[in-house]
Amino acid sequence: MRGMLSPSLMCADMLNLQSEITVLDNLGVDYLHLDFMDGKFVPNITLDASLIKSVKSVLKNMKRDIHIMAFEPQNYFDRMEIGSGDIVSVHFEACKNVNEVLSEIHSRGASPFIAISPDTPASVINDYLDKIDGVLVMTVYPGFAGQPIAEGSFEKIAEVRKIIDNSNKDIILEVDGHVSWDLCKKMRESGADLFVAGSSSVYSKGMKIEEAVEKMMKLIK
Ligand code: S6P
Ligand code: MG
Repeated sequence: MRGMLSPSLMCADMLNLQSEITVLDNLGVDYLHLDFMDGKFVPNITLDASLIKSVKSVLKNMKRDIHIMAFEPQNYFDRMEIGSGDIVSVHFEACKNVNEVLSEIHSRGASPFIAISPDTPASVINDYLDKIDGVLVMTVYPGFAGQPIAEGSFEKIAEVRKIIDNSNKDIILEVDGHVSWDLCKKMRESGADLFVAGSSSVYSKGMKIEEAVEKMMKLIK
């Protein structure tokens, strides 16, 4: 699978969101990463569910890559208008019944991904391989941009890659957190397919987004 990019909207200029999104859409970026937090599962709040819904109306080519860092994420699906074409990542650590939540995403025509935090072992995904279209490996602790990479992240990516390959299923391996200029290649070599890019790459200060996206696409191809 070719490497794909998903810039994180929480790192963009909040006062110019529509133009920031349009630039990415016109550059042929695959996904737009949309972080939702409830202030409980993680100690922060970012993009609102109604904003995540509204983003739908301005996307032409990009698809929504919705990352829900909230307990019982199914409570927000209606408000976000989850549907066909969306990736929806829910945290293993945040659902009472992971299977039910994944089925609900599937029934809405979206792609269910299971997200695992740095302290969660890769092996938990084994129980869900029949139900998921992707695994989101968090390479920082969920909640904030601008953090250092979590210890053991490359080993975790390689372990998830192995589980996916052994399953013979079409499952995307996404990485989120400190996907930097320096580390993205090693993440790719470790087995990642889809890269969330934030403050440590495409939204680094002093670089035009057009240049940054081109540079990133080359590094992860
Ligand atoms: C963190 C969130 C991420 C961040 C991304 C920022 O909770 O899920 O999607 O937006 O990690 O990128 P960076 O390069 O600042 O770590
Ligand atoms: Mg995220």
